[in-house]
Amino acid sequence: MKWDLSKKLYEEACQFIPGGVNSPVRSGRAVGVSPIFARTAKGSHLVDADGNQYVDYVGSWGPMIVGHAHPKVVAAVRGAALNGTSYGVPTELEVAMARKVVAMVPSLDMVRMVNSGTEATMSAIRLARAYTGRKQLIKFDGCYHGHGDSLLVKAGSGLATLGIPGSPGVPEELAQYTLSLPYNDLEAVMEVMGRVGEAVAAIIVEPVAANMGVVLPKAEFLPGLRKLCDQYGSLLIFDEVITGFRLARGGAQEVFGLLPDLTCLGKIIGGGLPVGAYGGKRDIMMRMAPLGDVYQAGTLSGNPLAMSAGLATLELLEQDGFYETLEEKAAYLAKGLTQAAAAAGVEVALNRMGSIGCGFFTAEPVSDFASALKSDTQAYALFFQEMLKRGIYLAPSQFEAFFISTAHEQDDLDRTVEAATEALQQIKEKFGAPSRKKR
Ligand code: KE4
Repeated sequence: MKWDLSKKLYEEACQFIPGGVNSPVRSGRAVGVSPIFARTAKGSHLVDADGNQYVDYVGSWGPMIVGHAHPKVVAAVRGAALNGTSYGVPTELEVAMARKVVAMVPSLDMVRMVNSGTEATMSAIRLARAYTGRKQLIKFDGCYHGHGDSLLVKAGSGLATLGIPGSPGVPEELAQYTLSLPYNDLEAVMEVMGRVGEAVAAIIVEPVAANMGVVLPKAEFLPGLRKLCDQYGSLLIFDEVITGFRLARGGAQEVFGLLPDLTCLGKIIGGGLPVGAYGGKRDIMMRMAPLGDVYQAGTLSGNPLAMSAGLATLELLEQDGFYETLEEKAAYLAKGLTQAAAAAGVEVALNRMGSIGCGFFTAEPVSDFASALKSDTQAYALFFQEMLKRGIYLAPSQFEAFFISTAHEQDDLDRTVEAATEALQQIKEKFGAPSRKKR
């Protein structure tokens, strides 16, 4: 494969855009490559500026659950655009979106559209603090909830990828109100809530973590958080920006049978256009302006193109067998990757739930950020490079996930397993086996 044009574009991009990218995790720095530049994508395939074709497992970091450029999504956006791209006036499309999301997500009575997952979590935090009259927030190490000031403490995703512990520019006076605890450590949460629970406005959690790589909740973790929030009058916020509509029509809260007080959504809900949303119980949401006194606004919130793309995508999810098909594809791939690692004699901890997953290069189980950080990121970088050369595009970071869509065909999955078999052999030859921590 040649990447001359991507490299040329990257050099030019670096003159005008910090790091050459509009979002750090795209940079490829963590996996030792300059980023490929996309030209087009269709279904499960991405084509870069040099014409190289890949099976795409990033899928825009989650939104592309029905594949790129799905005909129904494209038609919906095209049709909406012919009627105007934004009005700043309420539309029927927003009513239809709100009705559908409330019907699909078990805990929602009301929902407000915003333009990103970050806006959704920022707004939910502000609302929780106003509703409870409290300031303290609890999050979990390695979870990423967007780049809002209160949430960049020990966060995952790009911060974990680039080794940034927190972010300069967040005043200590604000950061002090965010306490980050180990994911899955219910004892630690119980101890803290026992001391300061009366001051805790909210506990925010990714119900299945996907920003430290993929880490599943232990059986008692989420129910334990629900119980503690009830006990101390704090709000439980599920950040379902990734898991929403991904793990089931009703997201993780449907899968686990738990009702958070507030839910944050994004990615799939916009079908690839900029959309986020937050919602919850009516008596909480009624605090939002213009009804209440908690302010949040947005010029393009609920805009017709994003609503059209999102509605077309959500309608596709409602087809019979949608999630069963996703599960079959994901289970097939996970089995193949596990067998490939075993055949190569390379230790890989593969964590998966539904159509999201990731492989950690470590011999130990990964159940929190500390164990995720023990994985061999140099081995992952080599794996990424070897897979890229074989036409498989993975997340350019160990601390992200792979996303499978209904557009991934059997041939894509088989090609991926074949490429992984060869790539893992390269890792064994370079690092020996089992893979040891090299950070
Ligand atoms: P956005 O502001 O990027 O739309 O959403 C923030 C966000 C909130 N909550 C969760 C659980 C998320 O995963 C995200 C964003 N996810 C990352 C990928 N891990 C977005 C990729 C990027 O930053 O470019």
